[in-house]
Amino acid sequence: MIDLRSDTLTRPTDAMRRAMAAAEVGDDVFSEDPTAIRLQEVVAERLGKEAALFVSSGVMGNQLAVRLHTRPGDEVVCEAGCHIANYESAASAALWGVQLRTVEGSRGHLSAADVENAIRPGHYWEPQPRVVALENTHNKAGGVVLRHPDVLAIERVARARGLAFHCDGARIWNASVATGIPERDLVAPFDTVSVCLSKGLGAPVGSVLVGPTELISEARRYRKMLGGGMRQVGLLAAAGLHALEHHRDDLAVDHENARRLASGLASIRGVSVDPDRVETNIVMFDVPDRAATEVVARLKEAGVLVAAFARHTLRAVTYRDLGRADIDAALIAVARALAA
Ligand code: TLP
Repeated sequence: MIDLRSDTLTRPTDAMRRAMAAAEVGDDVFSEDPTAIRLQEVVAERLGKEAALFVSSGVMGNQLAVRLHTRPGDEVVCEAGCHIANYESAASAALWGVQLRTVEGSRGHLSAADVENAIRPGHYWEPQPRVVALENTHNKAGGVVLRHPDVLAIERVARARGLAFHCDGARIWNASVATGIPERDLVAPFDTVSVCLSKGLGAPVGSVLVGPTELISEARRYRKMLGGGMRQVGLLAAAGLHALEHHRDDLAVDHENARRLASGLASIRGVSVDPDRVETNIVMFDVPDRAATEVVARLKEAGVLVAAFARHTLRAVTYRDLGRADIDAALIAVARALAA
């Protein structure tokens, strides 16, 4: 089976498992796990922020940020296709009493004017806008890298209106590798950033929330409330440290493989995709004449797993466990399956 459903499918390498086994550990609820502390320092430093907190998942990182920047009755301004609005089980509403003001972007991109128009004046009868949240890379838009000048212009709007600025940087590493812009520069405009170690970087578990020391201390408390205070978590933090040191630069290979996949898919009848739009490791492709769910089932029989993302849209994601030969084999299987 060639599994293209997500880059979350990466498995820890032998070297990573050795690093995990050798990790020095302590009780992280007492802030005494040296490996977790080290990971937090490394990520804070790499992202140019004061402090960092290891969390169980990208969802937890984002939701802690939503909590930090809002109170019940407040509003988050975000792009309509973003993860916070679509794939977090309505956590912002369910946990924090917060409403999302979703703004339709163009392939994941929002302009400063889009954001400005979406920020309400703040009359007491309105939801109170408190934070603008962007996603880089933008998953549902197909691994799109946000344009940095747009981000800076949106920051100006948010600041002028007194709003906080959060980045869902689950795949910020991919954005950095694709653009050559260091991660710390990409996230400099944001107050808080949530990054994932468990996607293309290949750690089995874990994300990190970064931001100002005061906010991160508060986040530690909310993490505890959610049951996210973990004990000898250095075992997992060691995997993250190993991934950052040894896997980050390899993301360029995933991006090449994604382009190769998209170019191959573009030549298959019944598939519509523009390979020039593939910027990182995510390929969104359309099957205009078929239901995406039917294609998922058909490809599964042919030995290829992809995910349905809309009625006629599928997602395939490349990651470090898949080589060029797997991509070529997947393309042959897809072509056969769709011809049948
Ligand atoms: N995304 C998953 C699915 O939930 C869609 C995937 O397979 O891509 N932000 C972004 C931009 C994400 O893509 C994801 C995971 C998360 C946050 C959440 O991360 P986890 O799964 O660690 O909670």
